[in-house]
Amino acid sequence: MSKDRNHAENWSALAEKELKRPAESLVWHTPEGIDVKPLYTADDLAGIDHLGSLPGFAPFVRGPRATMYTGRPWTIRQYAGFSTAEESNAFYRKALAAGQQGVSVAFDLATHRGYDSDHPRVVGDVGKAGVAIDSVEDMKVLFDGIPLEKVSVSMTMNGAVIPILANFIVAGEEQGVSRAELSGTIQNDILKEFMVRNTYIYPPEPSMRIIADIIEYTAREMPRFNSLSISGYHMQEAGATLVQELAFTLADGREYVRAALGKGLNVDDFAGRLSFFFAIGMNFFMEAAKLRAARLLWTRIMQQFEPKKSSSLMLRTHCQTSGVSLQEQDPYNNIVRTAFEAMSAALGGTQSLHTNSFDEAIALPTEFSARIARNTQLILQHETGVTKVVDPLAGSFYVESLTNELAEKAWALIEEVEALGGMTKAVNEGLPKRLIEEAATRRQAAVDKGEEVVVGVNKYRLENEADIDILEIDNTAVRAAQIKRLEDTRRRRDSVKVKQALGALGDVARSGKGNLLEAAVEAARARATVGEISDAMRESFGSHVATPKVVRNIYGKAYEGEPELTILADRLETFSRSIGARPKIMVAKLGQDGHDRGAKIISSAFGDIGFDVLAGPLFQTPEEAAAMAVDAKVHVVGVSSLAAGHKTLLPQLVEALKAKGAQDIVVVCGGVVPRQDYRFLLDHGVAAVFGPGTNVLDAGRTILDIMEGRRRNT
Ligand code: MLC
Ligand code: 5AD
Repeated sequence: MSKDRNHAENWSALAEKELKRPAESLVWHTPEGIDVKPLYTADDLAGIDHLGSLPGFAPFVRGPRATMYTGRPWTIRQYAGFSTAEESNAFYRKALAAGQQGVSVAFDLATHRGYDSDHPRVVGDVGKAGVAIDSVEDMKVLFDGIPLEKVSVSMTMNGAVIPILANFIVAGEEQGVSRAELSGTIQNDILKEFMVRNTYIYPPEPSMRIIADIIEYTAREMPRFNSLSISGYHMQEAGATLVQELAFTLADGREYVRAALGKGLNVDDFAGRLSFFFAIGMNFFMEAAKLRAARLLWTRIMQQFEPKKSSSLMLRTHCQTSGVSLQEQDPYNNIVRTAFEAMSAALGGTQSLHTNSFDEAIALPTEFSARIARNTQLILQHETGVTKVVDPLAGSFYVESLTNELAEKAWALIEEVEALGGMTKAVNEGLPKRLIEEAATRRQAAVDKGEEVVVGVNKYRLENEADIDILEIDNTAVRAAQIKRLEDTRRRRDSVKVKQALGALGDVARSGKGNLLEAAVEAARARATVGEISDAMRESFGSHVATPKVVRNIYGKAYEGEPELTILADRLETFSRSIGARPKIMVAKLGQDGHDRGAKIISSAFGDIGFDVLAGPLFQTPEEAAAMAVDAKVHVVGVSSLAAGHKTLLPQLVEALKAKGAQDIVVVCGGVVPRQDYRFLLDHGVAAVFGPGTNVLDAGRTILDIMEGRRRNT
């Protein structure tokens, strides 16, 4: 070792000579609080005790299976869903024929939040961000011709998880596949919904009961089915650091285990069917190390419950390449980004993977972009040799050291959550959400300042961007088709049976006795709809309503003393004096779109710049948003739209404001809006559109220009 140390000292001296500054200046301070050194050596491995472990054995750092991809590669499981069940079914079938190995269903936001397609609150959402499912009839169409005893199906569902899983079970049954034969995964992870994803329906307590009931039912009836996909993905998408993602996800997992044990289950009867889901972003080695650390820590957590089976200690995971890392500008760069991320997921040892399409920041995938995304994985599996050796990064001084450091940092945060009384409590108190939002705002400032380079966005930007073909969904036609099938279903079913089944479900919900999923399966079989089943539980569970909170002094602090922000703040100050008030902006979220990272960052940063900010609640109708804007006497409403509802909801907002005589309130829109739609929005009374990758200070300047009357309809 001392010889090594001498070597290290020699290296530092040589490095300093090359650099003409100290080697320490090369240290990369990551958002995780990890100081990545320019060089790792054998010295960095001292004291790391997982190094001798083998794949297939606890703590599974090197992978859950002994042979990993050498025996069976990860599952190529592309998340998809749009429009009607017919269209999504055709898409799945083609994808399976072209090399995809598992199905993964994306539901529309109306379904996520337990509304039937004919509900007035979901006019802009039906069939948009996923497929619309109202009853077993839709579910049967969705899987028509897909053998459910062979193909495993993942369903990303958390809010309306009871009716959706019930519909799936009945659809299988009517396809001739018993529930015991069904293989797949239901996301069923509500805690992160309260934190970041926002497709909750009920308050935390009954939501946790739903999860425990599902674990109980699947453990008993569906041995091939994974009852949970405990997800950090959305945390990273919302801006979490990798340490936060690791810690909060595993802490969520521990909370679900406790909920299931609380039902009197034996840990070995369900733990082997818990699964995980992580994002893989651009920090190549750290992401691979993160998966290795996740397995290590999960074993540590599960050992506390003293299981007998080794599989109860094993973390198996799906991964998805990062959506936020992809850009609207120069979108073909996204193919490259995704390929690196996919390689990192494979090196980390994922069991299943979704690779994003290059049009991610613009719209849902087209057949073309979906093909490239799928082929990225096929090429990785068949052409790169990455499947030929188990855990090829093992023994790397850097990666082993990172694995250890991530694990230590995440463990400290897990312990902090534990000290607060566990994740449900921490979520209720808002700690994880606040930490994630602070990290997100800090990151935005780093990108806006150019400290973090994003190729084609804040550096090497193209002069002219060509439009690309995008998938457009005729939301009105989808809604009409859904309403027709709903009406048919309601007409044909035995309404007495439906009423009885819903009544029985309501009793199970109210009394706390019996299993919610078991009762819902009866209701689904009788053709009760997703909305009706959700409402039967809503009656006794109530609805969850979140109060938006905005973090402050993160963006402003990052720009402290910098002229860019000071000049804008001064301009704002002068304008405020001229109108006798600080310009007030309401940041609004319309429809069922719960992606609020952008809205939160804008609210936070605009507050720091000097705007008077009103953070609107989630899920407003355009009329509700207009009423709130008028009451609060705002000057500007900024709508953040990420779920493709903009062409329906923005014109409605403009009209609603006009109807209240408030046409002087400026409406602007930001988020995932294709350039092709800008003209449409401008023609419908929107004063400016801020696409993905907009610099926050630029947006602030433009809004001020508009208020000063210097600019209109840009
Ligand atoms: C695997 N197997 C092997 C093996 N490797 N057998 C022998 N040798 C090897 N080397 C076996 C496994 O034991 C298993 O059988 C079977 O092969 C399948 O392997 P798996 O590793 O379990 O893969 P898979 O079935 O794909 O399951 C992966 C999973 C699961 C456990 C992570 O939960 C899953 O598929 N998750 C997907 C989640 C998802 O797609 N989510 C989308 C979210 S999108 P057996 O018999 O043991 O089962 C989203 C976006 C949004 O959330 O916000 O809308
Ligand atoms: N089809 C395909 N991918 C989707 N995503 C979300 N909805 C769909 C869909 N309907 C992906 C995007 C997004 C992440 C949450 O999931 O990559 O960033």
